[in-house]
Amino acid sequence: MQSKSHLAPDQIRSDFSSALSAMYRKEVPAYGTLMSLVAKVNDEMLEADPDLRESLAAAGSLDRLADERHGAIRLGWPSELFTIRRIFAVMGMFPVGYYDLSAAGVPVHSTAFRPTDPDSLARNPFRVFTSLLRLDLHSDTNLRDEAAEVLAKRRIFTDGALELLEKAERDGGLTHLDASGFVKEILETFRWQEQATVSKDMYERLHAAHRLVADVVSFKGPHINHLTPRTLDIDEVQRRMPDEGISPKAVIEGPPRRACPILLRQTSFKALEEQIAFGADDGEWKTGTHRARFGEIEQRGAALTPKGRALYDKLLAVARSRVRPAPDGSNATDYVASLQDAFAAFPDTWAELRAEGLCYFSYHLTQLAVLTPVVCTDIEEAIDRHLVRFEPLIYEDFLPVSAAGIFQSNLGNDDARTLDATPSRQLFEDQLGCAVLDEFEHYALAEARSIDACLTALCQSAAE
Ligand code: OOG
Ligand code: NI
Repeated sequence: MQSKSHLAPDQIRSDFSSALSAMYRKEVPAYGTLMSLVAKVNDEMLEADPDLRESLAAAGSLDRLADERHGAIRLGWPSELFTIRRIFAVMGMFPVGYYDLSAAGVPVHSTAFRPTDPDSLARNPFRVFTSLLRLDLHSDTNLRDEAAEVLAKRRIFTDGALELLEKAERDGGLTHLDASGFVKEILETFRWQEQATVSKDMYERLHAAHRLVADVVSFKGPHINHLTPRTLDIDEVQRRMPDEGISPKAVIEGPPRRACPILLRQTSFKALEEQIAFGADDGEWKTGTHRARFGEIEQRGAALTPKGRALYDKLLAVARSRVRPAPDGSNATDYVASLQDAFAAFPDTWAELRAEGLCYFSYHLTQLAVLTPVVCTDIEEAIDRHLVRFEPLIYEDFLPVSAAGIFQSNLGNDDARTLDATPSRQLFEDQLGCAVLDEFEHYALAEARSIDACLTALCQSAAE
């Protein structure tokens, strides 16, 4: 039980995400440029659309518009995953979803640590997309053994972080003072390292196996590889990135632009080439470069039901089978057209999306219901009688095809490998130390609760 003297996990998460943001802006100036562009476009949107401003203000999200929505790390060893799960729990973040990226040629599997409770999400939705490298997907057993030896030896958490973690678990929380120490210590795990832990020769061999293997194995820790603020107009930011001297990835991932936004649209600027010092067996450092860090933006829409998601997956596959987006952007216009064309089959009014059971919604009493006591025990009837209104539940998770697109464009464009899809959820959960939460269950429950709350209120108001 959390005691009064403890800082709320939501607050620790907020402190952590702002400390991470400050560190990242300092380390990656292009990210600061992206943040400024996002803020500029958001301001323009709000200026042009007072209704949007009002609805964001009513939802209490105007002040936090500029806060980061997510970041990502790539871990190398099962015990790292186990410990990071415990660390994120102190910040009120829990693993939701299992993402198998092997199907898309990226040798990792992943989950997203995020707040799950609607109030916590509203306070600060920061998530960390967390991947674990799968050395088992590589055929070169010598290199695999060498990489495993390096990973098994490294310690990515400071002693201070581990002490405070144990204290938090023992006491059920952290005091203000300890929480601020905890955030500081945890930041060390996410920090960039200019010195690799491997020789240049080994780095090159790892790199030849897969850029991602080099990124995970060659460093002391899992540097944060991107942070992602929310944009109110992703197409506009994508269009204007080059004006600010940053180079966007070829296409926006996810669904096309629509009247009723669904799921998640994301884009990023390409990872920067950064100077690295590699250790050498003869004690002499060698310089080289590595690409890992970038900046991303996201725009979220409605959460889809399994039926809606199946339709999304189908239409996305159709669009991509007609035009596969080329990493150099040469067919970006054709790809966007193909996406628009395929998604013409996805209903685009909230009423249709609801009638066909494609999206999840939350239901609320209208002013009319509050002012006029009436009996109504059926949610559809309540909607018809304007007693209840509905709005889409926002998607809080990630999309494997999009995630793979983000990985690929930032690992280097020539590295689109094919791997066999080998989901390994059970192993991942064993290593994590718990089962991942089911995203669909989470939305279905939120929807059911809001319906119950409306119907209960409608019965009560009549009884009064
Ligand atoms: C993670 C890529 C996935 C997203 O937004 O889909 C991701 C990575 O590159 O490590 O962050
Ligand atoms: Ni991301």
